[in-house]
Amino acid sequence: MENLTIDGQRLWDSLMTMAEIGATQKGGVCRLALTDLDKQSRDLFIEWCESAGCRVSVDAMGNIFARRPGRNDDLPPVVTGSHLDSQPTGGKFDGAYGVLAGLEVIRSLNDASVETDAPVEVAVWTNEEGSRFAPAMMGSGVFAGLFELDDIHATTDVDGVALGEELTRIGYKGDGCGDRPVGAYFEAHIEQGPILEAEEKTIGVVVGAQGQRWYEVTLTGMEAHAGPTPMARRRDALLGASRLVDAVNRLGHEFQPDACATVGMMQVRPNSRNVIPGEVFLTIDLRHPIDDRLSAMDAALREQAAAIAEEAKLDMAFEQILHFEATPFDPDCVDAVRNGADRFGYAHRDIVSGAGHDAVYVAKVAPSGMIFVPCEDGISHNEIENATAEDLAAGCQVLLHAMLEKAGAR
Ligand code: HGY
Ligand code: MN
Ligand code: MN
Repeated sequence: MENLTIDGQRLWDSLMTMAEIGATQKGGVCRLALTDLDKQSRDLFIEWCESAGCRVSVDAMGNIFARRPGRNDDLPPVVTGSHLDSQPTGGKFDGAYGVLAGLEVIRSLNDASVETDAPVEVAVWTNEEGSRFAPAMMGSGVFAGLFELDDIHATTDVDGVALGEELTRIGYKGDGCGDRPVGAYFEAHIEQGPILEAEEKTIGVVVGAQGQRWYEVTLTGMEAHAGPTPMARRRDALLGASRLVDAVNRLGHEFQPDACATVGMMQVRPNSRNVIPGEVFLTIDLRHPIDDRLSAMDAALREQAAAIAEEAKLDMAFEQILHFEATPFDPDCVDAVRNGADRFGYAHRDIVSGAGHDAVYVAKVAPSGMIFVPCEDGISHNEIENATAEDLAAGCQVLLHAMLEKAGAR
């Protein structure tokens, strides 16, 4: 087993082929969850897995599980995977890397005719990004019992299309969700931040992920004519929203080090240049690796948002739609990743994930770990997202050995 290696070229080629699905002008991908393009990527992945001898199943959330049998099929499988859905201006590697690194592990085990003790599975989790349908990480969230299946099926996108109907439409609504054992879970992913590249480390040994809180806010004032309406009489929803955007940014700076605070989405209604905006919908994303600090950010945000609405004479609907606390990964899984990096002499460092990943929810039900590799300039959720074939191969090599450490093999 010591010398078992993956095929880095084959991994790169499969990534480039997958990236053709939803390819964008600037070299990224747009494969929003449960669109036809997401279906195409799922179909291609399943075709590849079946060609590699896997048995494929799909659950009620559209999560895909490609299983390579082990010597003892009664043992809980060692699972890897990630997601194939992307941001609207996403990159080639966010999610797809973890899925195709898992496929490369299976292909490499096949090439070497290795029989593992426990089965090995590659999972594709539905709607990790939370872009078209919010919140994020829905497939792994239902699987881990964090979300109710029916609630999530009823979630709608901005056009009012329900997630459950889209699963049916693309032919990916199976049965049951979460009632399948996982012996251990590993997810390979690009870091999506600048640390590994800056420190010239090949592998990030992910010890955990920071906590997150997502909010949806609707500010309501009064539409009125931009001309005859005196400034003192206005109830301008966009004015309030602008002050809230500034307050969120200040909150992020106030809770340094480590806090992150973002308003990523805003809809202005009626969005007409000579009408005072009557309503604004916006989203807020707060993150911190320390739960008490994230709670303090939450309290400060609520207080400041209420004050801003009152001063601008606006009504406000304020809803938290996602919250998970900082999540430590399983020490044995973290050690397995570190052992893999050491075995191949890859420069590595422990790191906390700034992004949420399906591993955060899977960690609620199974020992889990993650492997990070650098991305160029730390840029992700951007069409220019890039990574080197060498680093991607190194991460996959570590994944293979971490999985074998858990699955056992002869
Ligand atoms: O938002 C995140 O951290 C992930 O991309 N869903
Ligand atoms: Mn991702
Ligand atoms: Mn992402």
